[in-house]
Amino acid sequence: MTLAGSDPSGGAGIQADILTLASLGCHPLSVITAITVQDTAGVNDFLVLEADWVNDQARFLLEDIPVTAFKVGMIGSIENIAIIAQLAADYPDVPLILDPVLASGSGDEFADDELISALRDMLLPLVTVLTPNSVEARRLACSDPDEEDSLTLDQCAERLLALGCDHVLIKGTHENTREVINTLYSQDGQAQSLNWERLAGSYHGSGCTLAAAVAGLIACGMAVPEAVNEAQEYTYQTLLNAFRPGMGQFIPDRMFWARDEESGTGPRSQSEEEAGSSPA
Ligand code: PXL
Repeated sequence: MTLAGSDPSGGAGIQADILTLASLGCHPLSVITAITVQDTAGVNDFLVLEADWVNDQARFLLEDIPVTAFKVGMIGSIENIAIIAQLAADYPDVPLILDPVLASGSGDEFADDELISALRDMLLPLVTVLTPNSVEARRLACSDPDEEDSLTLDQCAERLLALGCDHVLIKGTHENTREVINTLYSQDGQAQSLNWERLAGSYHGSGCTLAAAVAGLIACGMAVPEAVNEAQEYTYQTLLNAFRPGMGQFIPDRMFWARDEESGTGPRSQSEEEAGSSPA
C-alpha cells in the first residue's frame, strides 16, 4: 500500500509508485495524501488532503485486502503524519518504507520545520527502511540548521537509527563525489555501500522509484539488504532507459523491460517473449 501525493506528470509521487510496483509484479493499493499541479519542469501548486480522507482510504482497504508493506512518500501535514503513525502502530508486522519527501526534485518545499519535527517524533520510530537523500538526511538528523554542514552522513545515519528506524538508506546523488554512493545503515551496526555511475541529466521521480522498489521487493518477502541492492539495480536500469516526454526533466522508465528494444516503444516482439526475458 502506497500513501503518497499525486504527480499528474507520472514522473514522481504515487504514479511513480504504482508503475514501479506493477513493474515488479505487485498489486499496488494507492492512498492519496495530496494532489499537486505540476509538469516535468516543476510544481505549480499543491493541496493536502484532510487527514480523515487519508485515514478512510487506508482503513477501508485494510479491512478488505491483506497488505504486505506500507510505502510512504509525500505526507503534507502533521495531521497526516499522525494518521499514518497510528496505521503503522496498528499493523506492527507490516514493514514501513518511508521516503521522506521534503521537497520536489526541482526544489519546491513540501515540508516546514514543524512537519520535520513531527516526522522525527511520530513516524521515524516506526520505520523499517528510511530512504533520505543526503540533504534530507541532514535536515532530519539536525534540529539546528547551523549544525547541518558539520555533520557527516555516517553521523546523520547514527542519529536517525537512534530515533528508531531499523535501516537508513542514504542516497548520495547530491554529494560532490565522482560516483553516486548509496549507503544502507542498520541497527546491528552494519553499513553497506554501493557505488553507481553518475548519469548526466536530471531525473524526476528517481527517489520514488527506488523507495517503491524497496517496498515492493520487501512486500514479496525479500530481506532488507537484498531488497535494497536489487531495488538500486532496478532503479539504475529505469534511469538508463529514461525518456523526456516534455520540456523539463527526464522520467525513469519503470516499464523498460516491456518495450521493443529497437524502436524504444510498443510491446516486446514475440521472439523476445519466447526468449523469456522477464522484468527486473
Ligand atoms: O520526487 C518527490 C516527489 C514525491 N511526491 C510528489 C512529488 C514529488 C516531486 O515532485 O510531486 C507528489
